[in-house]
Amino acid sequence: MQSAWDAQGHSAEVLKHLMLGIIGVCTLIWLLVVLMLFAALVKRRGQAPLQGEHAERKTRLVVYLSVAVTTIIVAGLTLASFFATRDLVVGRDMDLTVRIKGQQWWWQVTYEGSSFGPRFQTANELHIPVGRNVRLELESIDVIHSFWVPSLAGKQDMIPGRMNVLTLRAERPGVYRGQCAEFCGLQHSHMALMVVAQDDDQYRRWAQAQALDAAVPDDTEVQAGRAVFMRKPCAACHTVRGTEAQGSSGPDLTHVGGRRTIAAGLLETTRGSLAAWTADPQTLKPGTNMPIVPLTSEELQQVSAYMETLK
Ligand code: HEC
Ligand SMILES: [Cu+2]
Repeated sequence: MQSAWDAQGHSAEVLKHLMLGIIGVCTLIWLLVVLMLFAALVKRRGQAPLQGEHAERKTRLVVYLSVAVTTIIVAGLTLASFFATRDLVVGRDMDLTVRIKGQQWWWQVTYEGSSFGPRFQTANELHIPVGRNVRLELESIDVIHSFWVPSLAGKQDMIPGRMNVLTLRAERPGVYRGQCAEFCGLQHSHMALMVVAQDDDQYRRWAQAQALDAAVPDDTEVQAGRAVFMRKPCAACHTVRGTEAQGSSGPDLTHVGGRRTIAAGLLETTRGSLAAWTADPQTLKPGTNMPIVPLTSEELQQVSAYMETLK
């Protein structure tokens, strides 16, 4: 589920409580106002307004009281909001640092080396250990994007030439969907990101495997697919670590077959979707920065088989 109400991370919980508090207080006030309005309508029907010194004193008292109550409520909400926001940014010990670069229309994800694993790069899927503070360094290489995983934390803009920082901490294991939250061009709505929160051991195993180079294929079809990939322009835009493919204008494909989705959440990763995407990315995601690379149907089969094995 992708919803700020389904809070599964520390920041999201803080924000959810703040929202509930503000909505609760405002609902109460609204109900009171409506109630008083009705009371006034019913009571005053047909009566002349009160006059005299007594009535004036009473009116003044009501005005003073209302001003005082309003001031207290507004100050209270401001303070609540201040403390909640402060809680999101106060320095905590960070367990892991990940740099995420937004670009039209996918996410480049680079893990810094830590006690949890070595440095490596991937795309469109972020794995984090549950209960750990993860420092995200958010950047953009083209236009303004916004990193938003509603179940885990609030939004943070990704601005070219500037680094913004956001802390993520998932309280429970799960897969949380994120979405670019700042209109960034034609395929803005197809710029999703999966966050997989897993326990320490699972996370470590995943990170170790991600840091490895791509496996060397032994199957002949897969070997042929690899040759196609290296011969065609694919290798100029994509990196497959351990091979001569070292391009960087597209997502790192070293372990693409192990990701849940391709093209930033557009399609579930299967051999079929890899083939469909490679055959015609411009129909599936019009305007995307991956061109159609002409392939024979045999080459397409082979290259899809190759990508599927990149786990
Ligand atoms: C001009 C650069 C370029 C070329 C050439 C290119 N790609 Fe891409 N590729 C991209 C970009 C950019 C994306 C990200 C598109 C998006 O999600 O909007 C991408 C995405 C992909 C993805 C999805 C990866 C993911 O994790 O989401 C796969 C798979 C892929 N390309 C395979 C190939 C193959 C196979 C070839 C060769 C037949 C190829 N690409 C040629 C730039 C390129
Ligand atoms: Cu975007």
